[in-house]
Amino acid sequence: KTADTDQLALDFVQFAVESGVLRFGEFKTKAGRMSPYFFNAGLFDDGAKMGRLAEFYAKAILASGMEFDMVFGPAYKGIPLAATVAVELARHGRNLPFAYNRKEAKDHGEGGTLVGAPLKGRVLIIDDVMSAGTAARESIALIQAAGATPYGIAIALDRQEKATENGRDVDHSAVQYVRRELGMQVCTIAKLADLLQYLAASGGGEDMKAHHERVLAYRVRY
Ligand code: OMP
Repeated sequence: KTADTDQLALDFVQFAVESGVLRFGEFKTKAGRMSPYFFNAGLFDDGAKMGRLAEFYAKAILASGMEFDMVFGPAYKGIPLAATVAVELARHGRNLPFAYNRKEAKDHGEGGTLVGAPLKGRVLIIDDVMSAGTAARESIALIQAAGATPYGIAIALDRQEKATENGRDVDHSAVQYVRRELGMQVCTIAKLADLLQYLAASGGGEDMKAHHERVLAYRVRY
C-alpha cells in the first residue's frame, strides 16, 4: 500500500460520509449482525456522485496493477458500478468488455441470465461491499459456471469482518478467504480501518467520538 492509496481511501470515506452513503446508527447486516454503521451504495444517486465513485474505483484498480480481461457487475447494485467503472477504465486507455447478470432468468427474447459481453478470460467482479463474503461467492460460482476465470473482485468498502461458512462465523475475514482460499485478487477503495482513522482524525465533537467507540467495539466483536 502506498501513501497515494492511503489518501485515496481517506478521501473516499469523506466522500461517502458527505454523500450520506456511509451512515451511523443501528443497522442489521445481511449476515444478521447489528452494525453501528452502514454503507448504502444506492445513495450515490446522481450523475456527479456516480462519476466520482467510478473514478475512485478506477484509480484503486489501476494502482493495484491487476491484469484482467473483462469486468462483471453482479445484480443489482453491481450493474451500474461495473458499467461506470468500465467507462472510466476506457477513459484511462483500458477499454474492456463488460457484462452483468439478471436475477430472474428471461424466458423470451435472448433468454438466459447474462447480459453484455460473453464471460471469458480473467473476470474482475465489481461490487459495493464485502462483509461475510456471501455475495462474492455467488458471483464466483456464476463466472465459473460460464467457463470463465474469477480473477478478482473490486469493492468500495471492505468491512473487514469474519467470513461465514454454512451460517457460522469463522476465524478469517471474508477478504482473507477470497485471497488465500480462492487465490483471487481483492482490490478495495477503503476498509474499516480507514473509516476508523477518519473518525479518529475528524476531531468533530461528541457525536464522532461516540461513533468511533461503537465502530471500534463492533470491529472487536466481528
Ligand atoms: P456479504 O454477502 O455478507 O459479504 O455482504 C455484502 C452485501 O451486504 C452487500 O452487497 C450489500 O448488499 C450488503 N451491505 C451493504 O450494502 N452495506 C453494508 O454496510 C453492509 C452490508 C451487509 O449487509 O453486510
